[in-house]
Amino acid sequence: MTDRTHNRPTAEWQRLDTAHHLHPFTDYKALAKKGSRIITRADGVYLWDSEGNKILDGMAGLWCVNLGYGRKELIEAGCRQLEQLPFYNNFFQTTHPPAVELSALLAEVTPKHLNHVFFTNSGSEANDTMVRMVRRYWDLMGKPWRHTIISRKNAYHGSTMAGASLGGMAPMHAQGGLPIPGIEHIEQPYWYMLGGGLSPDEFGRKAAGWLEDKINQIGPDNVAAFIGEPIQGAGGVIVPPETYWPEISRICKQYDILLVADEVICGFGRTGEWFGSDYYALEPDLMPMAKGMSSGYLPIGGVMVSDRVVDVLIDKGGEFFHGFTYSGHPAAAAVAAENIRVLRDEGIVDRVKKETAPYFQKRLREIGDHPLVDEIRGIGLLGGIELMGDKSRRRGFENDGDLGSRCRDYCFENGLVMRAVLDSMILSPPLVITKSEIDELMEKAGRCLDLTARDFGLS
Ligand code: PXG
Repeated sequence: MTDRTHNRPTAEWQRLDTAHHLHPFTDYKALAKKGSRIITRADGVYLWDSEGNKILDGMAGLWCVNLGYGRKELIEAGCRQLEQLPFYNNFFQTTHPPAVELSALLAEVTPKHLNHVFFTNSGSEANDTMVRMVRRYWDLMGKPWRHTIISRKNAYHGSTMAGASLGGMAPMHAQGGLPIPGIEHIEQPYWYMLGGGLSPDEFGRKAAGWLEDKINQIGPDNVAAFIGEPIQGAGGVIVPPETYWPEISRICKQYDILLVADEVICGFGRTGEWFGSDYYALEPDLMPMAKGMSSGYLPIGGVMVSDRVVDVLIDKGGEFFHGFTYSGHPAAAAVAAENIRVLRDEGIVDRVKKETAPYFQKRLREIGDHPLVDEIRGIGLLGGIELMGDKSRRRGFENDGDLGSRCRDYCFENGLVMRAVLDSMILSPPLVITKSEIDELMEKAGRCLDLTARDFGLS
């Protein structure tokens, strides 16, 4: 019989897990040897595992639990909706109050030219939806050959066929014959790895120029859209130089190419603005989003669509043959709407901007003095710590990761979740983190850097 109290010894969870559960992005043989860590409960910015260890969650789950764990308003909104109407769909000319309310709230908090949303259940589905919608737009505009979408290497846009194709992760492309046709990649604006002797500003202009080169290579009239995360998350919190986005915006406008800002990580307050697009003053034509939309309490995502694109979809008419059973699921929509109300009514985004993000960034930069650290990156409550034993090797670390994985393991042992992307350590804590919790986070991070440096003879 199912154990509804979730009360089993760790070893038993691990045995069942190995026997029956295929985890995402996991080497199954390696995990079977080690056994999973079992997270059993959470509150605020803390997690507890099945051994009773308390862990500070420096990643907000997976960049998503923006309001922190245990918010009663969200839990109650979900429960109320499950009682009243646990499911109905948005197909066949029907809808329900939570989907409508959430649509209106999203139109309120997103940039002003974005007034319509297409609901999905995840960021990957949002990006698949975006690809179909962008191509449909150009079909309706009488230019079906305008088909190619340009993305960037080391981008992450999800794990579905289109999401993984848009992403620029070579190991993902190597599995399953990706990318799908009509997707091209340019280099990323990663000054630390690719900037050479250029200043960040010079490099930002050069990196944007790679888009123009690619457009001319494909032929401007064949390019449908350009997609980018305002700040690359899973790629290692890569903050582009200040000159990058203005130049990208200019190029998209000049060649009449749709601009897609993937806000799955940057959205809903992460940068101290509501969206990364607000931070960089971007005017995206489409904006895929997910994660922080419901603070991860229930799965929901969507694509915000600009008036320019919506007008064509409506005016030129015809059915858009696309949708998911759970597009705008009532309980997920009710939780997301409550999440947005709490973010708005408690002024949480503003508090991130004025108080916690400046403090987090200041404390993060103090870690920059550590002998193991070469570069600190970050905006809002996003942080990246580039580890390096020898600063002269700035360009050569792409395939390493030993320092990063050792440091990540020390973090877990010492009660902190910090993610490693090769040799970059990544932070993205809940937006409700307090200054004293930031102090605790940084002290733990510093201790784990010390332990890692000692192991590699770098202290
Ligand atoms: N776009 C971006 C920018 C993302 O970061 C997705 C789309 C896909 O969302 P879904 O909901 O389909 O996962 C993401 C997801 C990591 C990690 O290890 C990052 C993501 C997902 C899983 C792991 O950093 N980002």
